[in-house]
Amino acid sequence: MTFQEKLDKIIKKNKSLVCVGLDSDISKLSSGGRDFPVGNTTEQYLSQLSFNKYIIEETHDLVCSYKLNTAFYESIGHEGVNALKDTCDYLVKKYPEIPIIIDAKRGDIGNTNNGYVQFIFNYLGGDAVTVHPYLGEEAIRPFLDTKDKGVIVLCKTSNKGSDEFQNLKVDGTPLYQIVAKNVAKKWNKNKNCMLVVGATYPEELKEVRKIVGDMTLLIPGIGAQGGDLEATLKAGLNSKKQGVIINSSRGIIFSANPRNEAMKLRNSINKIIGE
Ligand code: OMP
Repeated sequence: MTFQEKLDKIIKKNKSLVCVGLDSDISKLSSGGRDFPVGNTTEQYLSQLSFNKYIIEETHDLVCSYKLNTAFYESIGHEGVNALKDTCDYLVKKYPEIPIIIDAKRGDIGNTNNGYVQFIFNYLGGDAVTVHPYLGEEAIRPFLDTKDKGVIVLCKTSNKGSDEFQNLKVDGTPLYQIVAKNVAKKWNKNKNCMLVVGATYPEELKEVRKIVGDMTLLIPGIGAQGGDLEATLKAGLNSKKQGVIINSSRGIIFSANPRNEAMKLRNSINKIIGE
């Protein structure tokens, strides 16, 4: 089954376009006196794995995917990498129907990318990965050739300074639009490409949607970064009123009630779409 097929299935089952970001920053995992249910017991100080299990148990029926940003795991060395792997194993075993997005923002020369493909898809068991477009299609081929996996290319990122390069005009066209065009028209031979566009840039999102047709877009920036949900959906939905994966990480996982926050976001999206 391809990433897109897996995604379509779970969107239907959970009636959700919400991707919960398991950005389990170790410095924030102390529970502050609150007990977290983990299996049959409760814990007050959580490891990344037990925190992730807690979030997954609270939200698995409300999401279309989980996104794990590798930075939060790599930052603490082998323990973190083990927690990343163990979280993926937990999802694969317990909720195999939920796609795992590994947010690694990789992209190197082709030969080196083979190593990333091995780690992200084969070792971790990820269903999709985020990559940089800067080295061009030829370099990204090892990812693109893994036909059943999603390759999510950074197009217009959510950060304040993303215009420095991404909005530079090349023969009159902003670079992010050229990325969108090349990915949609040239890179997508295996129909496994997607793009990242930040919710903080609804105008650019609208332009990207015009260029790429119904392609799925990963949209971070809702929640902690303050993106406007309604403007985002208005600009980003495709002709089938789908085609977006709405990510929120800190806004859900570090809230007082992650289940409520995930449900609120899911329901707000569905209300705007008219489900
Ligand atoms: P919150 O701001 O906590 O919801 O987290 C957003 C997540 O999306 C983080 O893992 C970011 O690294 C990631 N992200 C962005 O915030 N902006 C982007 O333009 C791209 C990404 C991403 O590729 O997911």
